[in-house]
Amino acid sequence: MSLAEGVLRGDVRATAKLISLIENQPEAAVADLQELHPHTGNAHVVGITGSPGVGKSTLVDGLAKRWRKEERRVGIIAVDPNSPFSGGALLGDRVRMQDLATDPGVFIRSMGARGRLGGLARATHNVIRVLDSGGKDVILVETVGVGQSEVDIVQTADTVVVGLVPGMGDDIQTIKAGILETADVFAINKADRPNARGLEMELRTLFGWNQEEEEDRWIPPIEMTVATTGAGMDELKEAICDHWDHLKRTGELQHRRRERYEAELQSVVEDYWRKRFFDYWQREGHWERVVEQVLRKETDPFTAAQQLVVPFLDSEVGG
Ligand SMILES: Nc1nc2c(ncn2[C@@H]2O[C@H](COP(=O)(O)OP(=O)(O)OP(=O)(O)O)[C@@H](O)[C@H]2O)c(=O)[nH]1
Ligand SMILES: [Mg+2]
Repeated sequence: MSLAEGVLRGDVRATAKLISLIENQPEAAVADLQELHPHTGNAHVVGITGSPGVGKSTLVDGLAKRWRKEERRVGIIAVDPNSPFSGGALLGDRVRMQDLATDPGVFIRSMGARGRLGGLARATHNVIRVLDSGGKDVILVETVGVGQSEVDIVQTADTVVVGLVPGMGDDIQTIKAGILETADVFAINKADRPNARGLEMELRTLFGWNQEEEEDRWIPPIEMTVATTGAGMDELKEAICDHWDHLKRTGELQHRRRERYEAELQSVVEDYWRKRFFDYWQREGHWERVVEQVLRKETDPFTAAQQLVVPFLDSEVGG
């Protein structure tokens, strides 16, 4: 039985094994991912991002519990580009998500960077694929919102929730603009702290609230939450579900997915050609010799590139 078949039957061990393969030996996971692709597309992928400590894991925990109450099957992926570790839930999160960890309707996985081939964003996308085809209805992807790689990761989500907190010097000016722009829903967490309303006003002036209402234009709602007590959490979940309905109703879901597949296809094709090209020219020290020639001004990078690409393509056509 292939791992993919196991995943489709909802086998937890096959699922965990395939995810490890995706992380450690991505080429070896391709056949299973091919088998799974036709079975994907059902899950609502929700990205939760924000600066360190805004309460992402606590929000994820509260949201997951609410979906479990409706017997929705939930996948949780905590992506930390700064952590070298992958595997089960991170220690702190395992404590935080104790009830979920023992619930058979929930699958929790953390992913670290670990110099991954093809990038963390693509690995995350493939793990989402596994959980999606395995029958999860909602997949929550937690990632710290600091750099471009995190923007890429969060863009694999259908709905992006950006978590902010009042005070903490964490006002909008200091948050990476790219992250704010990806937001479909804002959660002002730790709303038990002072100045939550001030932050809300700041967001409102930034995000389309004074623009004219257009039909079917999604304006990111701003939800106030206290993840630790559950205040505002039902409303946050509602806002996320509203966005999902909006995506489906307006055709935006197909549009986003199309763009995502296009980007994925592009990067897979690029990797494929790059690998073939360098495999071809790195034999017998050829590549180094050309670099040396450029260095000695015997040729220039543009001429050299042409002289490398043409024979490579000929060799591909010939054999
Ligand atoms: N006062 C208050 N504390 C909260 C709230 N939500 C979370 N916390 C606390 O804030 C701390 C950080 O919460 P986490 O959920 O681990 O935050 P995180 O964003 O996942 O953190 P990283 O994954 O390390 O970036 C914990 O001690 C939580 O108990 C809230 O709404 N109010
Ligand atoms: Mg966390």
